[in-house]
Amino acid sequence: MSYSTLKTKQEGEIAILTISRPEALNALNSLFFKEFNEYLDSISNDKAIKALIITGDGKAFIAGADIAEMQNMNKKEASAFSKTGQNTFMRLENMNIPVIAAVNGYALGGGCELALACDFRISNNFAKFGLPEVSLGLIPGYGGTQRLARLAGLGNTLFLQLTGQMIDAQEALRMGIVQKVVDAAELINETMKIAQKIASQGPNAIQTLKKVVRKGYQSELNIGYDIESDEFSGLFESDGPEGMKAFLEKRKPNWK
Ligand code: DAK
Repeated sequence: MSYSTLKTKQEGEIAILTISRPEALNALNSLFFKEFNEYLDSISNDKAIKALIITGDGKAFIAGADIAEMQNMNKKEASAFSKTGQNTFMRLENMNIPVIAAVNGYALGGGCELALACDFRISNNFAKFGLPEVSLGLIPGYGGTQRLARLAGLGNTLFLQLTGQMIDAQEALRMGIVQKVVDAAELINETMKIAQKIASQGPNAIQTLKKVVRKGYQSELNIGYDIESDEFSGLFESDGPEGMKAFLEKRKPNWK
């Protein structure tokens, strides 16, 4: 399928999605949301894909929601635009496969929020992060007020969102927003290596792990332990036997 706002690629078991509206620094408009959902539909049932990398075309990852499109919205339209974004990012967060943001430049506003909805973020050393919505008289509308606080804590979230100030990749690393910073030329290679490492593990274990961590994080600790225990034992009827047998036989597992 071909898209106007996305470039798609698959290398082995890894899907790479490039958000591509470089003339507007990849700002997120309604067409993007439509195409992005179609793309997620297309890969959701593809068992051959073990991880998804999302990056941006040109000097930006994503410079935010499309301000030109948003400026004429009334309250009702803004609410629908916000809901579409929230639902899309929730769907992204809950994908079965791990999703990695390879942040290649500006990740601002809705772009930062998209990166926050990924499982983790690798960034190049030029990337800039920020939630400057207050400078437009808005607040983040795609879950950023909630996700950032859970990821980076209340102080960092309020500092970034009340000032609207941009931070560089090293500062984002210090706050825990980014998990690794690499040279710009190595961003996709390094992110691919991480994705391939994930793809080499037990596929059911990977999906289960993502589900357990995310579900448990939204639950009380005791419930989280129960979820972990249930799902752990379930793996004894899927990847576990082959993984343990392969270890004892000193060979690579042959995952089904
Ligand atoms: N939207 C639309 N166009 C954008 C854009 C954006 N977010 N960011 C950049 N562009 C466009 C510029 O207008 C320019 O277009 P032309 O003038 O060439 O036609 C082109 O991209 C190149 O940008 P610049 O010329 O500005 O490039 P510079 O390198 O000089 O500056 C910059 C780069 C990233 C510092 C600057 O472009 C910038 O400040 N951009 C805006 C960043 C920003 O404020 N992002 C937050 C957007 S607000 C909600 C739902 C969602 C949201 C909020 C509420 N609800 C409904 C409640 C989300 C809000 C946002 O994300």
